[in-house]
Amino acid sequence: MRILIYGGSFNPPHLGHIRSVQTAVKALAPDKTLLIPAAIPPHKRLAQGSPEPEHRLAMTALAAEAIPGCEASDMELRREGPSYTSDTLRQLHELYPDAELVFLMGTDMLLSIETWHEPETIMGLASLAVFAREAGREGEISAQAAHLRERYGAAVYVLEGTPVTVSSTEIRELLPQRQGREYLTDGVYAYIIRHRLYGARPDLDWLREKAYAYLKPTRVEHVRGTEAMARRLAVRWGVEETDAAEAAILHDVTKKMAGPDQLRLAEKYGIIPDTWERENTELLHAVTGAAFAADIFGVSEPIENAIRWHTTGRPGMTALEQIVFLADAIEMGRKPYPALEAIRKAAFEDLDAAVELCARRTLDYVAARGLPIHPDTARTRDHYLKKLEDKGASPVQVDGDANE
Ligand code: DGI
Ligand code: FE
Ligand code: FE
Repeated sequence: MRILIYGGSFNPPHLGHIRSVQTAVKALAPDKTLLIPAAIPPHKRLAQGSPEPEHRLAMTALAAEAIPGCEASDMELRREGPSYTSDTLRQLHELYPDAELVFLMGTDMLLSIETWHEPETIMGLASLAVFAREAGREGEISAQAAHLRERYGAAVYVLEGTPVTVSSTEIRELLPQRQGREYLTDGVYAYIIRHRLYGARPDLDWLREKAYAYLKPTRVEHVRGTEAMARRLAVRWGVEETDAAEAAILHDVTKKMAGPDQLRLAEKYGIIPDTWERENTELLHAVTGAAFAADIFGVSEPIENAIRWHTTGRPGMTALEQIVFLADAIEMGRKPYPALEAIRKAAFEDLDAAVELCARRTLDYVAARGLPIHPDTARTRDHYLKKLEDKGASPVQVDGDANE
């Protein structure tokens, strides 16, 4: 039996790691492959603001899914003190006394192995595997392999193939800029986004793909339209455009769910629906959508709030909240309604006036259908009417009125 072992910080585990292991698996055909995240790497301190070891272990387990016969091991994370490879190999040797342990390493590790803790133990318990052409250092690698064989009786496999060189450091820098996804498996990326590790913000192409999967196909065009309008309004009003896009992409993410499912989801998130929401579960999708977006897509609080208040609005909304509230109502695919053009125009002239008009027209619409008016809609309208008065502006007049 042969066991391939690959250790590292896995902060985060990326395609470079996975490709290296895949190449080694192909060459060495191990019966089992272990990815072992290190607790405290003896050679380098973990980067500042790094996720908890549990997160690194979970990400490593997700990365391992990309490789048949591969699993993540928590043995180093469970051990006290620094993660010495010699200790790990001793432990594995006890567990699998008849197995050949093969320790896969990068060039730098091979070249420095004599400075490690107990190098004789490492080379006594395990064979080493290294890539022949990593970083164009073929000469150094083959010389070191020969030296280790002679001096320590080491078994060294020199593997063909050039590993993908991406660094976790670079990926950590890309993630807050909505980039870096191409260096990670989808499972690892989704995990990072969900838990907001490394200050990551979702890549919007990825987010659209994921979010649209929750929608009825007929709603996708509305969500696209809402995003486009939210972006235009964000540019107009000096709000971070991608924040507006992110909120818009997710604003109706739970809309498809019927009443009973809405109520179940609300309960799951500890949301207690009010009287109006219980009666008209249509209203709940804003509340459950916000909680769902925070849970699954790790949205920040400002974005969560923009989703939360997109249906009724609320007094004192942030510009981002106003933008999503309006974009939803005036996106270019909306079926025409009497005040639509007036709200569209106002949205680019005075956000408060547009919100007041939009809330006013919702009140009319809801009343005309005999539905109960949610107090938040009424409060929104009142608040913005007062705000307009206070700044000496008058509410937008619509021909006839805002009724259908
Ligand atoms: O989700 P969308 O259809 O894109 O738009 P939305 O989130 O604004 O939801 C519109 C629905 O919400 C529509 O069916 C009317 C309902 N609604 C909005 N404000 C109120 C309301 N329903 C009641 N009962 N009371 C309200 O104040
Ligand atoms: Fe909605
Ligand atoms: Fe909507």
